[in-house]
Parts: sequence; C-alpha cells; structure tokens
Amino acid sequence: MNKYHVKNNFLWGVATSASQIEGAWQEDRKGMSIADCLRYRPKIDVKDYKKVNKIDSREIERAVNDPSTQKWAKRYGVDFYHHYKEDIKELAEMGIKAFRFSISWTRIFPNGDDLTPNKNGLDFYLDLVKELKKYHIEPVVTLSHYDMPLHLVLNYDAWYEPKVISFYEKFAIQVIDYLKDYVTYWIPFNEIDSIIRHPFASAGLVEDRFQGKNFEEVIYQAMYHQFVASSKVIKYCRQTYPHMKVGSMITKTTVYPYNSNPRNVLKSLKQMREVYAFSDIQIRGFYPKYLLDELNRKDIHIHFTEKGLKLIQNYTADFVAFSYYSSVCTAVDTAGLKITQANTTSGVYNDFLEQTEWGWQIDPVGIRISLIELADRYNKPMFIVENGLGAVDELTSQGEIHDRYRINYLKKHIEQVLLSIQEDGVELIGYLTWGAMDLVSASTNQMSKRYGFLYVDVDDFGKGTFKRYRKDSYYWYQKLLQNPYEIDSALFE
Ligand code: BGP
Repeated sequence: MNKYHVKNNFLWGVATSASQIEGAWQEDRKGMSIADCLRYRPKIDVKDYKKVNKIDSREIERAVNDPSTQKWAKRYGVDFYHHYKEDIKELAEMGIKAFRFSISWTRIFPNGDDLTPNKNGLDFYLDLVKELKKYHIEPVVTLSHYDMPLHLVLNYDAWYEPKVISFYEKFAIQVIDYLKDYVTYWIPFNEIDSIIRHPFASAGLVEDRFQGKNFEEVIYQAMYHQFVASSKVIKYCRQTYPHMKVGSMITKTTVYPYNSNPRNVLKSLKQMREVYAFSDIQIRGFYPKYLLDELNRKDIHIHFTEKGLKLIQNYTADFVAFSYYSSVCTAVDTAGLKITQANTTSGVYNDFLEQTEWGWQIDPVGIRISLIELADRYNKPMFIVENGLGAVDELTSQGEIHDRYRINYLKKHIEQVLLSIQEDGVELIGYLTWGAMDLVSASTNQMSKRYGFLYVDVDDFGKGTFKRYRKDSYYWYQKLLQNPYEIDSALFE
C-alpha cells in the first residue's frame, strides 16, 4: 500500500464566498451589493453563459425597487450568517485545515464611500475567524468576491472610477487590521481575470452606463485600477504585517488545441495568454508586451499613472492562487464541431472527456497540466483555492445524498494534484474544494447546481428548511483528512 506525502502544513480545506452563502442581505446595517441584483432566470438556458450573466440598468432598477428576498438568490444564500457556528463545527468534524471565505464589502462600508465602518460587520467576521481558530482551521480570506457596493455602481462609475481604488484600500486596511491576529492568507480579488468575461460581477460595470465609450476600453481601465488596488494591499501587508501572504488569483481553465494542426496549437497558446496576462502583471510586476501590443491593435488606451505602475512593479503577489473546474479545446475553424461550456467560457467539445449537467467537461489530468504550466511560468508557491463539481444532488427520504459522482470527481482531481507534487516538482500551499456546504451558483444563481459536502435544503426559488445533511462525499473527504499528510493511495481506487 503506497502513500502520497505532502508537507505537514498543507492546507486541505474548502472554499466559499460571502454572496453565495451568507444571505442576511440587509442584516445589521449591511448595504446593497451588486450580488443582491442577481436572480435565477429559469427561462434562460444555464448553458448559455453570455445570456445568463446579462445585466443592464433596467434589471438593476428592478432589483433596487424589489425589497423581497425570495427571487434574488444571493439575498438569502444558505443563511450562513446565522448558521456559521453549526457549519464550522460540521466542517471541523470533517477535518478541514483551512476555510476560504470572502468579506462582504457592504457589511463593512454599506455604500463603499462611507466615512466610518459598520462595526456589526467587522464583528461578524471577527467572530467567524475566532470560531475557526477554536478548531485550528486556517482562514483564507478573499477581500472582493463579486459583491462590490451597488452605491459605487450607481453614484460613481464602479471600478472605472479611480476614486474606487481608495475606497477599496480603506475597506481592505480596515478588515486586515481588524482580523490581523487571525488571518495570514489574503486574496485581494477573486479571479482578477474574470472582469473580461463578466465585467458587472467583477467590477460593477454595466455597458449601458458607458454610452459613447468603447466598453472594452472601460473594462481594461477598470482592470488597471484593480491591479493598483491589489498592489496597495500587498504594500500595506508587506510594511505592516510582513508575515502575511497575499495572492494573485486567476480562473485557470486548461486549454487544448482541438487537434495537432499547428494553427490550433497556436490558438490554444494565445487563448491561455488572455488569462496569463493578469497573473503575469501581478506576479512579474509589469504589463507584458504582448498585451500592450494587443491593446494598441484594438486602439484601446489605458490611462496609466507613474505611481500606479510603480506600485504594480514593486508590490507583486506572494503566491499564485487559482480555480480549476474543467478544460476546453480550441480550434481556428469550429464549423461542425460540438461546443462545450466551462467556467465563464466555452470551447470545443473534447471527445475524451465526460460532461457535467451544466456542460463543463471533467478533466482531472487538466488540473495537473495547469499546475505544471503555472509552476514553469512563475516558479512561485501555488494554491488551488477552488476545485469542485456542480451537480444535481438528490436528498433521499432517509436524509442521505449518494453523490458518488462527486467523490469520483474529487478522487481523480486530488490524485492528479498529489502526483504533481510527487513527480512534477510542484510547490503547493494547499488544496481547497469549491463548496463547503451547498451554495448559490455564481453564474446561474441556482441552488440546484450543488457543490457542497453538506446538502442544504433550499431550492432554486429560496424554498426549503435550510437544514444541512452530510453527503457521502463528506465521509470520503473526512477519511482523506484523517491522514492528511500521508495519504493512502487506496483512497483513490
Ligand atoms: C468560480 C467562482 C466561484 C464559484 C465557481 C463555480 O469562478 O470564483 O464563486 O461560483 O466559479 O461556478 P458556478 O458557481 O457558476 O457554478
């Protein structure tokens, strides 16, 4: 019986985000966030990524004028705000070493530009990290995870407005100071590259509010502001709490050429550069020439400042964090080829892989390929901060959930991660599954796309008891976590 060995401080855990779990959308003076404007729209095909994420000023107005909770999935989440002690206890019993969560900016500064912070919000997160510490669970904290204050969208130009950099910096410093005795690992922005694919969720940008402007240029300007803001967080931590580690996080989908046609290989390399550009900037400290040339070709002009570029150069990230769910193929000519979905993108169907109900292809070897790609590109510690399977789960009358498919997904992906550590020289801080308990899907705002080890009894329309039930996968991960640094290979059979 052989074993996989990992460092004895390897952070095995789970990941979540405020807007997908907390609920309590107006509790204790919390302000309205952009996530409170998102609802599940059953008439839209959840596989049509572009449509499912469409947002405009009319929809925002509808949300602002609708005080109800039910229709807007991220207003109720899974009510973690009131269940967090019970949930953390359950996760501690499963044996996790790390818990990733995000700070709801509008719990701390309800409008984003408030002069003073909301102590109720700060105290909620202080209680949360104290609860984690009780069970020796390491917090991994994302500062911004798709839920910026709506006030900054409606009264400023969201992240297009340079002032938002200082509002964010004030929010970040306030939280870092308040949680300084409990939190070492920080991620300033979730999937900082995602602004290209969903500018509203990532940066509060609504196209119809930028009439007459080149919206792509607006996106790149907003992205620059987020890079500057991220470097300000790194600078603050470096100077004030040098033990803290701040990561750059990207959405890592492995991209394959559909076949060995060199034009398809070239396309796959270029497609990955569209994501690497973001981690390049945050890890290497400058805008790569290939991105600047591309922007010039598109006649896109970013207004850089000397100060901003210096910050980006001098304060680069300590580790490379990424989410991984699936891979896609790419081809110059897709005529007649089957299209598949992936996380916030789509691609050509890979005949060697299975597909989830949401069209994402399951590719365990892809996570290992991504690890090697990122290790060779950056030679920095890495951190898998999201990996999981969104699937339809069924709660039986005995209160059980037989999610064999999720155990298989995790078995195969974790085995590739362990092989990569063992054979590819990869240096990994930890591995966090996406979903601790079931939570609201970021892209489709559904509950039925379940990711957790704990089933939460609430449906796509907010109906249910919110009761938690352990799935079969809870017990599988628990077994792995019993010997987390010398893992029995039999677990992966
Ligand atoms: C990532 C987000 C997570 C999570 C995940 C799963 O991009 O960082 O918040 O939502 O995607 O995607 P979805 O929830 O759309 O199924």
